[in-house]
Amino acid sequence: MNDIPIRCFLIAHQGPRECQDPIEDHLAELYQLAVSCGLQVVGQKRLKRPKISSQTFYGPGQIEELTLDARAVGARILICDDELSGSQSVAIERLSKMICMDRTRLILKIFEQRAKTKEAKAQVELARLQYELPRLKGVWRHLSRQGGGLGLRGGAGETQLEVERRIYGQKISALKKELSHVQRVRDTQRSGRSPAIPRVALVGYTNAGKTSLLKQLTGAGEPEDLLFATLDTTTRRAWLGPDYDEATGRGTGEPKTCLVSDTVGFIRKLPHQLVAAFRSTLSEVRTSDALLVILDASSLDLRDHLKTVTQTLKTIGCEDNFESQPRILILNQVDKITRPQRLDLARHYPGAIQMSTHDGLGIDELKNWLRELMPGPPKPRDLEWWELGDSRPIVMKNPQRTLVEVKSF
Ligand SMILES: Nc1nc2c(ncn2[C@@H]2O[C@H](COP(=O)(O)OP(=O)(O)OP(=O)(O)O)[C@@H](O)[C@H]2O)c(=O)[nH]1
Ligand SMILES: [Mg+2]
Repeated sequence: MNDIPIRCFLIAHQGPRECQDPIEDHLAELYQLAVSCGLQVVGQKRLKRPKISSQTFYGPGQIEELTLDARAVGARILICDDELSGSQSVAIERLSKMICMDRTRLILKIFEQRAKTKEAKAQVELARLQYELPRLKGVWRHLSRQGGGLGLRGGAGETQLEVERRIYGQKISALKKELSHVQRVRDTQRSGRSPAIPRVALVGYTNAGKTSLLKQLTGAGEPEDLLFATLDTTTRRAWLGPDYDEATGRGTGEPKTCLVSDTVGFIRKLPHQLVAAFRSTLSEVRTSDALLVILDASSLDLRDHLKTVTQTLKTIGCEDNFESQPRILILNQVDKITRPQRLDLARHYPGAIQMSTHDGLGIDELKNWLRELMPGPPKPRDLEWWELGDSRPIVMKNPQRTLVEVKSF
């Protein structure tokens, strides 16, 4: 096996009204994605352009210039942060004589590399086919135009396109059927679990520390410094201490536990095909009794990450049910930031738990929050501003907060 990583060059479009900083941040994330895919990044470029070209996305002159830069540093793959159509990818490949991948395809490749279980493999395969299906036309139209060179003449490309589409359609239906069976099995298993034990799901931006927190709480899981290291759901029991309150002398002294599920992480522009394909895996999140929303507090894009996570949660059906599915925000990796930065975060996210899974900071606070979720009389709770969707009617108790009741499990 060849161990030398393939070199790639990153590009991102910058519109006339777009600032440089967010584009640079997007390129930094694309860099992490490329590295997580096993590629070596040798350069990057922002391509300024007022209008998107329907044929080549970027300008043909820009692509020629870019090709020279990319070739000079030995790149063999161009990776675009923007989503390209099939014909645009083919056109860029034709102009640059390099492989061209968009962000979605790169994320799909990472998922393909990580998928180990039969279910994860089927989910990723479904997402890939759904991504490629609408792009087949661009690819076959291009082959058709090349005509005799590839043994295709006249409408041969069109006929082949129909054949390919039919094959894709059949594979997609077979995978959907397989996954709906898995979903039914999962639903049955879930209904067999004791309702007395609360189930909480770890959700958050990829690489924020979900698996590290699972390990802290349950002893299971292997954290890795990679994007999308976790694809499959792992559920383990967490020990929260005895059911006894020293202050009041009340409680049974019985052990209090909850089930914690670690799942696939989210990212900006997570391909919708993947979100749809991972529906059964993500059903653990949808049906859990509470959500632990984890973010990397040291990230410069923290606010954006939170927005991405709340939006993705809405997409998978965790919407407007904060009362029956309470959430707590966990700002992890605070050991990487300074004290003034932590104070600043405490001001912006007063209800969040600041945590470091590396040194155990915040774990007891989280366990206390989880203990509060145990069956018992409902306790009033204030919603944090980040939990409130813009469209939600707000009954103002004070300018920032709304009073709701957390239902018991
Ligand atoms: N400094 C520091 N690093 C942390 C902390 N928590 C996790 N990490 C590191 O962050 C990286 C990602 O941790 P994981 O727990 O695998 O993150 P994840 O959210 O499960 O990531 P994916 O499964 O890839 O989405 C690993 O290298 C961890 O060692 C923390 O509190 N402090
Ligand atoms: Mg993980």
